[in-house]
Amino acid sequence: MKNKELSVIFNEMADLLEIKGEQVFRINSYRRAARTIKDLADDIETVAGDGELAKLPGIGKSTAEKIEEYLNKGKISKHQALLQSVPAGLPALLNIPGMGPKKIALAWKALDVTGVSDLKRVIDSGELAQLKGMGAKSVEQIAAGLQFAEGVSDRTPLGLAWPLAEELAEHMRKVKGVRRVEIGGSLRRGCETIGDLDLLCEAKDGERVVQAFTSLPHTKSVLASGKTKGSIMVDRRDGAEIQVDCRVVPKESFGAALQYFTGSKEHNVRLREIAVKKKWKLNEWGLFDGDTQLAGKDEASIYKKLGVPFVPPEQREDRGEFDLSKPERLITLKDIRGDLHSHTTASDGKTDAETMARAAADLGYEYIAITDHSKSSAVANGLSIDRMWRQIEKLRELNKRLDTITVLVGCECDILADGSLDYPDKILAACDFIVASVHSAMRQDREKITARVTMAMENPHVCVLGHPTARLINRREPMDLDMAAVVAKAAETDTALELNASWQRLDLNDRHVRMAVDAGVKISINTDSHSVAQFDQMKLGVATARRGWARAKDVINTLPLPSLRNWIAAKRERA
Ligand code: DGT
Ligand code: CA
Ligand code: CA
Ligand code: ZN
Repeated sequence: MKNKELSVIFNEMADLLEIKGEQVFRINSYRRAARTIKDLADDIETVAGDGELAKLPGIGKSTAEKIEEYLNKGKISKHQALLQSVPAGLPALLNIPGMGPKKIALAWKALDVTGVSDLKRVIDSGELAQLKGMGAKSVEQIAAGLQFAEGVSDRTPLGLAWPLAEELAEHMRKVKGVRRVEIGGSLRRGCETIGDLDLLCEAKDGERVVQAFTSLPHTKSVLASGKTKGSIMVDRRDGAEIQVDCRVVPKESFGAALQYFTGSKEHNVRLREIAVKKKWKLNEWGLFDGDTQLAGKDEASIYKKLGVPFVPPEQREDRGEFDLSKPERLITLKDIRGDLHSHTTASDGKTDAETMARAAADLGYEYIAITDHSKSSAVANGLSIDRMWRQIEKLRELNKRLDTITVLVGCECDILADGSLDYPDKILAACDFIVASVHSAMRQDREKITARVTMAMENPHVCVLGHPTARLINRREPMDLDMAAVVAKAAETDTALELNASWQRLDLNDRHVRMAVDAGVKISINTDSHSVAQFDQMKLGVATARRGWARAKDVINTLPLPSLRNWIAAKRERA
């Protein structure tokens, strides 16, 4: 689907027009087109093929022509012309959090800022802060944004890397002579971002398998191709590229190689020390006493022989896993009995509540909370108070029709800038399940934002604090939240903290989960799905939870429905 690319281009055209100070109606028309394309459920190419482009809302004749042009030629001449019409370094400024088109225009016209280095210069000299319409606070934000943008690596978010890795592994499984393929590295450990992918193949003839690997249809370029190892670059779904390493090992060393190449390096260093103390040697070929192989055919044999409880990949970070006297059973996907944060067409979801609920039932869930946005989330089509009352009624009706799953009537209620909630208690009390989240004024200082969030948690109807830090992986910094205070408030008020499993969020992150678990605070792993396909993200959340050492009992949506209802009621009754 080219929907996403096209929507990005139309947005960029709007930004460029805005930087140039052109007429508002033209800017808005591109923005509307971008939005329509982004929200489109169908493939834009299919719509174009059916000659139906001009029927889409906000898409006129000339916009339709531009879409056709892109589909035929891979670019839009108007877009190219716009890019040419401004200094070459300007468009890059759009990627810096805090720098919108208006501020770019201002800095460009008043201070001749035409790129990132100019921007740094005028921040350091104080000139930028002196501009009318800028101010010290926004310059501070831009400076932080600049730092963030530079720190954003080309690491790939887990949610993009995972399906790609599985697809490549599947291809390699079909190669003749390959008996087993596993994915190792940071992906197997469930890290939130991935540097490169590491595949491990069991086979005898390494060279032939490496050749099959480097000639995969995904290969953009070959970095290395040897007797037992190959490296290639492949396309990511979002257009960027990612490196993939493939190693071929014999059967007797497969477990040792899998252990070694799963890492982390820090974990491996510790494990090797344990071997050395026993006067043994541990490497990617096995565990050895002199020339005798003691273990290595499978991973577990290595840990067993070394007298260490088996460590699941997500725990292999040298964060205390060697101090465990016996392994704890971490949460698994199978433990999940429902999803407690989802959106429908009532607000900004793509699917109606019934379809969402039936799809959740097909996953084997016992319950799903439908939690559309509250009234202040205007961009997300949040429900007015009237609409919310009708939504509650509609969902209760829906529940009567469903016998395979229970819909928990809910909402995702905005936590307003002053810490109050976006709906009156009467509405919240009429719901079964409330997620409360921050969607605005995210730049408040640490004290203010922490007070705001903890105040919302005091409300007896708030079950879960949604995506607590509001970070977006590689795209938006977390809010400056005092997480220790939030965890303490969660413990005090019996509020769960969300581990939002959406691939762009993974919020709480692994370290925050660990803090919560250590404090006995409950987690709720939710996908925040806006369509049926997004339910699949639960596995990203579970991987992150495992990295935070969460067990099933730490997670509220592993509870059977009656116990979950009791848990919700307990907080309400205490108040
Ligand atoms: P990434 O790719 O940056 O997301 O992180 P990893 O952990 O996948 O790192 P990568 O791909 O460089 O290497 C895969 C694993 O191989 C790593 O987790 C541990 C092992 N490994 C790589 N280099 C070394 C090393 O110098 N010493 C040890 N002990 N292990 C290593
Ligand atoms: Ca890697
Ligand atoms: Ca690697
Ligand atoms: Zn949401």
